[in-house]
Amino acid sequence: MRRLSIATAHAFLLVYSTTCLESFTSVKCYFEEIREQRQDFQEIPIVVAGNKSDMTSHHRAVHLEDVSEWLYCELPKLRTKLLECSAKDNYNIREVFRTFLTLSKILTTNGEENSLKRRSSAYVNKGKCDVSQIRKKCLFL
Ligand SMILES: Nc1nc2c(ncn2[C@@H]2O[C@H](COP(=O)(O)OP(=O)(O)OP(=O)(O)O)[C@@H](O)[C@H]2O)c(=O)[nH]1
Ligand SMILES: *[C@@H]1O[C@H](CO)[C@@H](O)[C@H](O)[C@H]1NC(C)=O
Repeated sequence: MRRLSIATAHAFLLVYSTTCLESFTSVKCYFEEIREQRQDFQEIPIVVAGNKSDMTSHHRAVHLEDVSEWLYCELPKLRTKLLECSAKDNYNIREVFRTFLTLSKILTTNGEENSLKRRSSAYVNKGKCDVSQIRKKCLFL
């Protein structure tokens, strides 16, 4: 199931916890799985998200710079973005989903719909992304 999902997915959201170093190690392993299975991995939107960013003042275990070094220095040619987020503070949650649209070139970076991609407009409502529409298409592993 997992292999099939990796083989057919249009995008990946890799989530680690900012409070758990092991979870970042897992993200690197997941990425390797994707790289092994997908020849087109450089074209696939991949969002890397560090959750629970509200806890970092006391419990930070993963530094954004380390993740960013891995992502942008070791793997420079990817269609990817790194974000820290917090469900508790509702910080960057919408941004995580919106990033898929910009990485897929469905939205421009300032949130406007790309006219060349109007057939994808089911996901886009006057420049605002419809998270529930996207969620229906997701498979959580
Ligand atoms: N501080 C903090 N806690 C959170 C956040 N999101 C969820 N939690 C808490 O984390 C616990 C587990 O949340 P779930 O949504 O069930 O997630 P889970 O997959 O079990 O997550 P982990 O506990 O992180 O492994 C609950 O007690 C939530 O209240 C967040 O953004 N910040
Ligand atoms: C945070 O990320 C960890 C590591 O991927 C994951 O196990 C956990 O479910 C996530 N928790 C929340 C609340 O998103």
